Amino acid sequence: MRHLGLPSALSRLGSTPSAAIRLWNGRPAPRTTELRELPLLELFEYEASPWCRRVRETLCVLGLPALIRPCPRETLRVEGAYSSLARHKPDVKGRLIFPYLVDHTADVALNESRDIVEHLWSRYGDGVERPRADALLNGGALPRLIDFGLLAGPSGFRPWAGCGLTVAPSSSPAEPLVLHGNEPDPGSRLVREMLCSLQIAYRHVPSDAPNVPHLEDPNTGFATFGAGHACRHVAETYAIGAPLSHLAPVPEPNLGDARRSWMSPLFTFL
Ligand SMILES: N[C@@H](CCC(=O)N[C@@H](CS)C(=O)NCC(=O)O)C(=O)O
Repeated sequence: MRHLGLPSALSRLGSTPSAAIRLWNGRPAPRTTELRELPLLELFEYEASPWCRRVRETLCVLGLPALIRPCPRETLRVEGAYSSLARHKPDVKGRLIFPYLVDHTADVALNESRDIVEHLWSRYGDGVERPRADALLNGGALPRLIDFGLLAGPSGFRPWAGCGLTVAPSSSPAEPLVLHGNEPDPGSRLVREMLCSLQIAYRHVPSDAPNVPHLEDPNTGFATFGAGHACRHVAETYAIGAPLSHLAPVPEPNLGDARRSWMSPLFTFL
């Protein structure tokens, strides 16, 4: 299962600069006012997407658990295309663009990463002292190009298909897995990447404990600390094949969309 990026020393090295470039933002911040109840949040996203990272950082800073439903791409040739391999995309209502947050508690569904961040802070941010790195990186004051560069940087260090970029065939667990971790933790990232490429739904519980990542699989009774064992369990239990290539053809039949993006011309002739 090497193609799915089982953690090696080298792989961990790539995961560390991807956190450093974001100033290690995304550790749960202290809360002086407890939330009356935890909201029911569902996030459709994929690890390699710059805009999804902003939302995941915010959920972690605010200490909000969420059900993550990974929606990796099937090709970089166009945006929004998907085949019957896609497990969660058919449940996205409206625009097929990620991140897509459904807040069942507030009864809203949102697409734009900035709107999602604003919603989460205004509804669940009371009593949370916003970390300076988060205010700088996600507060909306950075020039657009710098903002995008800093968001895309982490994926630049992890450009491989199996790093939560393209989909890899897998079997679907009956129950979501549970991952305790945080956005900048290099080990947590390795586990998220694998869960993402395999489209395994999981409940993410932000945690700054020294022993994260901690993965629990209620389907098998498996529970472990550390990225190595977690990734091995996920790959051995659920992976069926290799991730699709970055340049895979647009799926036919295409059950989704086929929007051209600024990146499309780069891939059209390859
Ligand atoms: N302005 C949007 C941009 C979102 C966006 O462009 N998402 C891309 C991924 S980075 C996407 O979902 N593309 C469709 C696809 O990947 O199939 C935001 O900030 O949320």
